[in-house]
Parts: sequence; structure tokens; C-alpha cells
Amino acid sequence: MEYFMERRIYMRVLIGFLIAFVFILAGCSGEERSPLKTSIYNPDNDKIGTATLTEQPEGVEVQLKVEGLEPGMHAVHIHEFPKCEAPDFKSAGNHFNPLSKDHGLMNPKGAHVGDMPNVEADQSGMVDTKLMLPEAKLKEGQKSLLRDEGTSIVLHSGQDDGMTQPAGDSGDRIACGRITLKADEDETSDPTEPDKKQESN
Ligand SMILES: [Cu+2]
Ligand SMILES: [Zn+2]
Repeated sequence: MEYFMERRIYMRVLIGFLIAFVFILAGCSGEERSPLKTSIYNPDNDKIGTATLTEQPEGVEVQLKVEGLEPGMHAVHIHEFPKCEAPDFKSAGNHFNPLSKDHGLMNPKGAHVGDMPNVEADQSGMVDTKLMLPEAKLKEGQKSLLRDEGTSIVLHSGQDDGMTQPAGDSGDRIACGRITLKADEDETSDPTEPDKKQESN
């Protein structure tokens, strides 16, 4: 009798561990969304860089590496649709704005979740920098960059003044990258990095 009691307790503990293990596995598969690497294209549909998005406690970190830009300041935002149709990238829609705020990091009624500080391209036209989206997430939820089909990252010809509606008077859209789990799959079958080095030689 006592033996069976012990056995039942043992089985319960074992089942408890198994359930915990399944939850840990489920958590790990969620982690696959982060980091998420996306390719960035110019209006000629040439790949000119990447953005690597990583979910962190303080928001989503955006590691941005782009070349072939005009030297100087450029606006960069997350836009609402994962569509980068060259040459004008209008398909990306407006700024990602799940909290229905006004545009602009300097705006008291702002900002969009997708608003970021301007980036500076050096004399050779390169940007290599880290940005932060303090309110965004990569996992499920209203503020997830991957909600619905996803979003996009867009660079502009000019800089964002941080105030003007609806997009900071940033000029034309000059580069676009899709932020979606589908783009992530494309990435693995598209080793563009070596190609780019050949082209520049
Ligand atoms: Cu934009
Ligand atoms: Zn905005």
C-alpha cells in the first residue's frame, strides 16, 4: 500500500517536470523570433544592407548596417506593412503606430512606436549603428513588429525633424526592408553578403 502511494507521488512529480519541460520548449521556440535579420533594398531592388532586430528587456534593439547612401543625416522608421515595392516604397504604409500617437520623438503628443532617431551616413555612404525601439516587441502582442504579417524598416532621403505630421518631413523613401518571419526564411537561402563583396571589388 505504502509502495503504491510513493509511486503515485513519484508519478505526479515526474508529470510536473514533463509539463515544465514542455513550457520551456515552447518558450524557446518563441525565442526564434529574436534575433531577426532582414535585408534592406534600394529603389533599384539591390540589397544595400541589413537590420538585425533583437528583443531585450528595454525594447527592440535595431542593429542597422547599410551602404550606398548619400552622406549625411537620414530618417529611419518602422512602417506598418511588410511590403517594400520599389521604387517609392509607398507600399510600406504609414509609421507603425499601434498606440495612436502623433509623429515625432520631440513631439509632446508623440511618438509612434516606430519612430527612431536619425542616422548619419559617413563620407562613403555607410551607416553602421544601433538604435532602440523602447516600446516595441518582437513577440506576440499589439506592439509586436511581427503582428499580423509584420512591418518594415524604411530609410528616407532627408532627416526627420521630430515634429512635422505625419512623418517628420523626412523626404523620399530610399530604402526598405521587410520585418516578417517570411523574410527570415528568405534570408537563409539568400547568401547575398559574398555577392556584395564581389560587386565592390
Ligand atoms: Cu519612414
Ligand atoms: Zn512617426
